[in-house]
Amino acid sequence: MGKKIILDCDPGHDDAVAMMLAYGNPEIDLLAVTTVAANQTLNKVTRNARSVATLIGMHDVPIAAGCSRPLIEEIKVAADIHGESGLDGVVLPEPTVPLEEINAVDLIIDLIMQNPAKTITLVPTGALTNIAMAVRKEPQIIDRVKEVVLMGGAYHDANASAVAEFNIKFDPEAAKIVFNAGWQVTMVGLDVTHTALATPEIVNQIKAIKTETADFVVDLLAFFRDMYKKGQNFDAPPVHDPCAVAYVIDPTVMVTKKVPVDIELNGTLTRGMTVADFRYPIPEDCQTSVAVKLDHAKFWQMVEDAIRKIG
Ligand code: PIR
Ligand code: CA
Repeated sequence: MGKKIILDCDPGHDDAVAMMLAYGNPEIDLLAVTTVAANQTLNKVTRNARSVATLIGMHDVPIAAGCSRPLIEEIKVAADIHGESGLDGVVLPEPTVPLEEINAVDLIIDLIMQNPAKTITLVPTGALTNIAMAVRKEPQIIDRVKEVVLMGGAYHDANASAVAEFNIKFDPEAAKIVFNAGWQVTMVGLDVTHTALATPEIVNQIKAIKTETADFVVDLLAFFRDMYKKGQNFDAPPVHDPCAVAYVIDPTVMVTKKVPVDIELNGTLTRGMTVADFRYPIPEDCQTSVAVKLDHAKFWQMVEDAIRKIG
């Protein structure tokens, strides 16, 4: 069987593409999609996840909703970039894929405890609230998870403050718990995801696939492009979240570097910063890595292949 992952997300335009890559890639065994409030409220991102699942025919993967707010912070969604629905600019099908009754935190724990140790990779692409809650509720999961590959943070880049990335800034205490749990964490941050640009050439290649899913992605990328142009003066939108999935599929899509990373909680200007220490030598017990470079062509090839496979 393939690489088992749990995608913990907040769809979200790029989260929707991450779902497609995870479901459409034959090497990934997607055990569950779990949702967390961040880009929009929990109800909205959960509905979006179910709508995307319906669109792509993902009827065999459980979807469960998790935390509706950060551990300590007040909820501050990213409507400026993802719109009021969390997935503005596309026509979403009425969801027919059901929502599990179990909370995402419990589903994550159950899947990790029921599967053989070191077989499941956690792929969070939203705030880290659900993952932190799971660590606190059942600490045995720490040694049973293979690794955590997350989209979030950055070592030289930022989008939610001068020095912080949105997913980390949204719930810094949860990020602190996840980065210091003791499991292996690979941070796929803005340093690389800001190079995962959906250029006009890429959009044309997706358009040429000519399926319902491909058309949906084209619309989604057009909206994301306009928001990123208006809000951050990008000419092409960066499609963050599928980068983390791509790394699980094929680690050669990125260059990573093992360096200590910790979360700043107390800085008056720097709260939510992912502080990476690149000084030599790297400590023996270092459990964190950061992505430093992306193979753009290989990445988009994977995304296009997955969209084609979904049909
Ligand atoms: C992207 C996001 C939030 C805010 C902005 N401005 C852009 C979401 C994406 O879904 C991604 O997971 C991460 N947070 C990028 O910061
Ligand atoms: Ca996200």
